Amino acid sequence: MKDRQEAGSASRLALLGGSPAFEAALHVGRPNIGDRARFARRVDVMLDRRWLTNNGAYVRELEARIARLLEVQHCIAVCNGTTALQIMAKACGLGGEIIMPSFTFVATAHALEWQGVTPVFCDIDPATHNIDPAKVEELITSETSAILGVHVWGRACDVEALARVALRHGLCLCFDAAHAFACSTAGRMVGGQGLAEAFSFHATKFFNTFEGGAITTDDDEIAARCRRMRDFGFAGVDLVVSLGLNGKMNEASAAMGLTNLEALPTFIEANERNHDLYRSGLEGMPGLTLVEYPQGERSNFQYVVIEVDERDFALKRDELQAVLHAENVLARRYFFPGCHQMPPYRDRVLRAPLPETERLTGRTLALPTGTAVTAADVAEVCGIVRRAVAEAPAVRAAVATALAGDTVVEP
Ligand code: T4K
Repeated sequence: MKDRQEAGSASRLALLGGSPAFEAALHVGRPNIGDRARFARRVDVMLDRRWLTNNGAYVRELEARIARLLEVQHCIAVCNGTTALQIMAKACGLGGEIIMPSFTFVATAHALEWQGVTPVFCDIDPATHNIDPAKVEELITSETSAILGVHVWGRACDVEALARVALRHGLCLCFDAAHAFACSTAGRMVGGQGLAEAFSFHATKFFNTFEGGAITTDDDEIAARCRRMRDFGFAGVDLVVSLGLNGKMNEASAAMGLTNLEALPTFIEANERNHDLYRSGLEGMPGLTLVEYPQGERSNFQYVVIEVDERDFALKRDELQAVLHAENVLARRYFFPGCHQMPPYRDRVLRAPLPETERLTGRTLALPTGTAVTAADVAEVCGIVRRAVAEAPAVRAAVATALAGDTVVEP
């Protein structure tokens, strides 16, 4: 961080001509990284073994340890979260239409669409940001094969309510658990919910394997299918028994995963500390709400998300983002503009309107957190938000001027 704090909080916002608070960009999604020496030792062993991929010893160890942590029978590690979603859908026999939220990262929809399954977008519950079980039922047709919930921000969907709808209509229930590693709901770990769940272990996720992901399930047959499908459909040497692809996780990724698993408590500690600091630093600002994690559950606190309600807040969400970007705080508009507004989905007629999704995509802003973000960084970011509000008229004018001219002001 630059020494703007030394100059006192009276220094000018960068958007208004001051110098940026941060010399180096403060990112959302800076990777959490465990013990480097342990990782290096594991890589040495891997190189000595000359076993780099194809169900290696590290992958098998990682799968066993994740299955134990998530209290689930099977964990099948794969090369990324998108592939995890695709293999999960194929292994569960999903086809036709799948009901899912639009308020998610576009990978959730793309993974299905890529293999000829049509995403049908359902609105969310504004209180949870997750798919609204009450709105699922009206979207079901004879083509529907499944409901795919997304545990947005790591806060689990209403699993029970979705299970009731799925049961009533004979549908599969699966989850995109990309955000929810090491989280629980109703005292049970995410990973063992529904028929199967898909995780992402991308660099930006709470738990990363550089790139990576996994499918978890308690169903023996689905697990066996996933294992075959991630390896070209092989069931043994020279024996292909199904369609498959190359979804394998490599050993270097698994070594990173094993190392990061050992550091989970420190990741959670840093995230929770930052979340608490953002709460106190942003407290009492009308129109600004911090997304909270459920009491009494396990959470990874990986996302610090604020909702900006422009009716009460002094600035629009995008004006606030412009202020932060000028300071080198690269806040992200996850998930803007919603999958249904992106190609190829935006050319399709929605089966039902998505008013809550539309509203939320205009309000959310993810702020930097994770082990790379210090308490002092959080204090500085909160100070910037407060100064932005204090100088709202000048900020609004600066953003408007920039948009009117050719100056590029993010977003
Ligand atoms: N389902 C859900 C609900 C998901 O959120 C995702 C992925 C998936 C499925 C698919 O899983 P994967 O196939 O990706 O395993 C990022 C991630 O690339 C993506 O994995 C993630 N969700 C999504 C929420 O965020 P972008 O387009 O925002 O990425 P990017 O490159 O802008 O990176 C985000 C920030 O992280 C940047 O400010 C820079 C920082 N960063 C990134 C990397 C890769 C670092 O500081 N270091 C790094 O190594 O999608």
